[in-house]
Amino acid sequence: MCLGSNMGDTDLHLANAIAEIDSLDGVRVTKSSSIFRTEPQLKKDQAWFANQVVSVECSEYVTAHDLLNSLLEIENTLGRVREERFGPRVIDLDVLLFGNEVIESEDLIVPHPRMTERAFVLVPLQEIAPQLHFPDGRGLEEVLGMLEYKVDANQIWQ
Ligand code: PH2
Ligand code: MG
Ligand code: MG
Repeated sequence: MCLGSNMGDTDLHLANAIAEIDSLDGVRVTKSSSIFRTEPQLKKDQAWFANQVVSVECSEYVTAHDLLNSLLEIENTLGRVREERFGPRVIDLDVLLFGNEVIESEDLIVPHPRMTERAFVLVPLQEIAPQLHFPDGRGLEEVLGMLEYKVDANQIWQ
């Protein structure tokens, strides 16, 4: 999943979110990327984000929807208030992939529909899963190769 924050103590929010995710029943955080400082996308006039990608291992009884609902709860616990779409947020927790599942329900689309356009997702993801393939068979490296972005000292411009 992808974690993002651009309000208050961003790194603390990310760390708190990871601890909460790891403490969910049947969910274990297995890898976490570095924190990247990333230029805001879609809505440019806001603070830069801190973004991080983590992988989790789930028990077989945990579904993608369970995970989504747990993440929404954690967002609320950490003080997220939903205002403007794509605007500033204390914490945003997005499911990117769920094994090789393809899900298109009203409240959850997996793979995350905008992830392949976002260097702030793909660059940290590459750090923890360089060999990753999407359910459609495309490799991460191939998808990243389609984007224009710049990375320098854990900062990402796009
Ligand atoms: N999240 C958004 C919109 N724009 N830009 C960056 N750099 N990082 C984000 O996490 C982000 C964004 C909506 O979820
Ligand atoms: Mg998001
Ligand atoms: Mg979200």
